[in-house]
Amino acid sequence: MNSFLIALGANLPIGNTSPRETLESAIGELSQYNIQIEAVSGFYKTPCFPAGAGPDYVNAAAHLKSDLPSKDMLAQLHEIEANHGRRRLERWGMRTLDLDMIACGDSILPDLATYEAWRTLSLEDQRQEAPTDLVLPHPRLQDRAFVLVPLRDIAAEWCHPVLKKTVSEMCDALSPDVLAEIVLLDV
Ligand code: A4P
Ligand code: MG
Repeated sequence: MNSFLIALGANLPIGNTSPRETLESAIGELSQYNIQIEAVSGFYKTPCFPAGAGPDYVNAAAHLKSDLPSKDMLAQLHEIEANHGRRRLERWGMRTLDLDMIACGDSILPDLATYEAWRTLSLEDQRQEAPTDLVLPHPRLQDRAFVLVPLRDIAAEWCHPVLKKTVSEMCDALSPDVLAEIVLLDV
């Protein structure tokens, strides 16, 4: 059984469906496949990155268990994105649903050298290039309050297999100003 950490994000409605409702629907859809939902974080309002590039996001995180290999799980996530109106138009563009795989246990994929190449890519190159192969852990996870704060709700002690830091420690390394912008939404 594989243990997956997933980040969910949306900043555009689908018709009358709000971004938050879209995330709830995506979680519901995951549970219809052969996927066990172990835990879901709170839902957070987060400022768009890059700043000014669109409306605020709603972000959340989930802990899943499944017999699916990680590549098949990514394909499943893409299918659920497509079912929720996602069109891949531009990198970091606005989206009705983004499902990113943050980790599969302590796997490093496709290999340490390739992972490191993606992790250390300059911001400019990140804007231009997206990996075709699955890269794990997600190369940007340690930089992003909108991923780390929800993740801390459900996986505070998960330890990054390359950086050797827990989610709590990575959160604590972010600036208080950045953390203050991540606002828990009412249940
Ligand atoms: N891919 C490789 N590894 C992975 C992985 N671990 N998880 C491949 C998911 N996908 C992975 O992804 C691009 C390609 O990466 C895919 O072909 C996939 O097979 P994508 O989802 O098509 O593109 P994307 O969403 O534009 O890229 P990515 O890397 O998911 O974008 P980011 O960096 O996550 O940025 N601001 C706020 N506040 N909250 C957000 O959630 N999200 C983004 C998306 C920008 N700004 C945001 C938020
Ligand atoms: Mg994505």
